[in-house]
This record gives sequence, C-alpha cells and structure tokens, in this order.
Amino acid sequence: MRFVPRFLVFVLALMAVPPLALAHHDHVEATNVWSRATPPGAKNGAAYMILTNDTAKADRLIDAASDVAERVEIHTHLMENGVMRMRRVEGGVDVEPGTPVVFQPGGLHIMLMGL
Ligand SMILES: [Cu+2]
Repeated sequence: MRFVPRFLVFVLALMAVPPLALAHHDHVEATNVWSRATPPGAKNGAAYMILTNDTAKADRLIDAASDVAERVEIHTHLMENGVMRMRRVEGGVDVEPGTPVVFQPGGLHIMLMGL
C-alpha cells in the first residue's frame, strides 16, 4: 500500500493553464487551472482550479509557489461589515476525499503578487 502524505505542497506553474496534474501525487489532482490575463503593468493576479482528492485520506494544500510571482499566497474572500475582502488562508485548505475544492473568482484563489 502506498503512503499518502498528509500534507501536500503544491507548486503552481502558471504557464500550464490547461488541466495540470500533480506529478508526484497520483490521486490529488488540480484540474481546470486557469488565470485571467493581467493588464499591462499589473503587479498582482490570481489563479483558479479545482482540487480533487481520490484517496481514502484527507489531505491539505498548505502552500503554493510560482516562478512568475515574487510571492504566492492562498487567499479567500470574506464579508466584513458588508464589504468583501481578500484574506490569506492560515493553515491551508483541507481537501477531503470525494469533496472537490473549487478555487474561483469571489472565493478561494491562488494570489500571485509581484508578477
Ligand atoms: Cu487574493
């Protein structure tokens, strides 16, 4: 039986916009990976995807990295006093078996800073 790591470190390759499989984790997959083109001179952007866990064990996305951004953080949007704000997700994002995690505009996203 193959050991499935409890924590998954995910390296985001922004250039690979079509469905991207995590090479060294057979059963946790990132699909529908996409990002909007940024306007000229924009310093920040965001990437979106669907994470699917086909293993029997919970996993967690704890970090992301990209060679096109100086800093990469996992963000979500929260309503605060009637205003939608972006917040860094502390402690990572759980990816439970059978429950896809959708990163999408207005919700979870991979924040790319310093493009
Ligand atoms: Cu953000």
